[in-house]
Amino acid sequence: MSDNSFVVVANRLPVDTHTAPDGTRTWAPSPGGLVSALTPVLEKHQGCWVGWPGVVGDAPEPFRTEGGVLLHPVKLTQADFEGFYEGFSNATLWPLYHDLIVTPIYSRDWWQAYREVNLRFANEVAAVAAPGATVWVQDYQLQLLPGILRQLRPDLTIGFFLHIPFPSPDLFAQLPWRTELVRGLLGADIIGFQLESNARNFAELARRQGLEVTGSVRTRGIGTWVSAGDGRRSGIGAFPISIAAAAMADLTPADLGGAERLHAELGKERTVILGVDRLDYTKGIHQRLIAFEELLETGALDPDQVCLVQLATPSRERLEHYRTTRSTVEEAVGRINGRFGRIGQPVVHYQHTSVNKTILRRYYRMADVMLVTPFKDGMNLVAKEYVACHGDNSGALVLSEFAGAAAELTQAYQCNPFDIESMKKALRDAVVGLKQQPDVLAQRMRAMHEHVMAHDVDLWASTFLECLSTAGADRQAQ
Ligand code: GDG
Repeated sequence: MSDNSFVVVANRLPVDTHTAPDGTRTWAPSPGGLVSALTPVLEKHQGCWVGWPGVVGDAPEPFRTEGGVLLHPVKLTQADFEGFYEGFSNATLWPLYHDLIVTPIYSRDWWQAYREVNLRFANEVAAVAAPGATVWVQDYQLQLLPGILRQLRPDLTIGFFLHIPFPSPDLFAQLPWRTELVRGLLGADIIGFQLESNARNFAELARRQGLEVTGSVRTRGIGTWVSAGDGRRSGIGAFPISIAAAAMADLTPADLGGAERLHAELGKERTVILGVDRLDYTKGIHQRLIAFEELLETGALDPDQVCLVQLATPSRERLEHYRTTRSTVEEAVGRINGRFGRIGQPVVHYQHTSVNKTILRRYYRMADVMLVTPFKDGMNLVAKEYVACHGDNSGALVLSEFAGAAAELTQAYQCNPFDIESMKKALRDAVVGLKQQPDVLAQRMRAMHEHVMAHDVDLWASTFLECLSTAGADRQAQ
């Protein structure tokens, strides 16, 4: 056993590996909601992070980051990667939990791989966690881990947080291994969800599985308890995740100058609309392009006066639905530019690479309108990041009702991404509003900015960890 009293366990370590032609391996920070959210929390606790380093085969020895976080790699083989990660996590659970935007595949081989990898993670955590340590398990790839860990190490206080939505019990019922997954989650002392509706879905599911459920769901607290069947109980609550808001909002003169230059390159007088997403079918990128195209087609937007910048981070590129999404998006970009762009003046600027955080913040700051249109999203940190970068109350946010963030960012131009007309209206209202009602827009942005600054990732982590500590102490006292 080790001396790590605080352990985070997630599918991925917060790094990407790159191998140079001479075989030297280097590490670089990797983008993604989970990483953005957890790095500041871990650095503060000088904690240990257990996860897969991102390459199949040999795992490097544990090492510390510059920020002082001990990274403890877990090895995955190619077969694990295909069955556990690409298969069960991303072609079964991801579509099921995002309300079947594509059809989930239920494969017994993938399930086997999921169980095996969860067991491996549990063994690694059991080996690095100090007696009585707090372990915080992250996300849908590791839902069996709390249950296994509880058996291996009953002394641990275990929390679980789900970053993606939790579906209605009727949808979840499709899953052939629904009972095992719920049992796995119930190994945790508390189970956190992004939204109250997600937590209620879980509570209802537990009730349908014959478990005793008491209390009613709360945000940033535990109001509901589910009997875990072994004399313990698990607390259920909503803990809406957020961003490191102060750091995001702290734009230097160089950032402001950079943002201005970016805008000038796109056209000083043009209204710049921005999308920033992992290239994922849940994010509604194609639908937003169609809405934009139709607004250009009807003349509601003038291609000389607006442009759309879409930054699309490559994601899960070996999976078929992701490849199809990419070609659909890229075909639409080409078509729209062919129809409405001019040589040297495209109307859609599209980039299929990730950019560094400094550049990303300049994009956020420069954008007049931010378009966030997922069909379903646990939270969506991009929306909060944009708002944080507009402390001067400039800009406008168009936000899908189906993003978790919509529950908090109520001053956004909200839309239904399944309804092209609704997206068109929200986008046009935002663009027109910038010119015609700047004061109203500034008020809306001010309210959202204040909310994001007051509800940052530290609040998320500290409220979750406080609830976890109370629940762990209660269990030990019983
Ligand atoms: C999951 C849930 C939930 C994107 N492109 C670049 C880049 N990013 C960063 C953004 C943001 C993060 O990636 C994306 O986070 P989201 O929340 O928008 O989406 P998911 O990746 O799907 O995250 C989601 C989240 O977990 C947290 O719980 O909100 O609902 O699906 O931080 O800034 N970062 C950099 N370059 C890029 O090109 N540096």
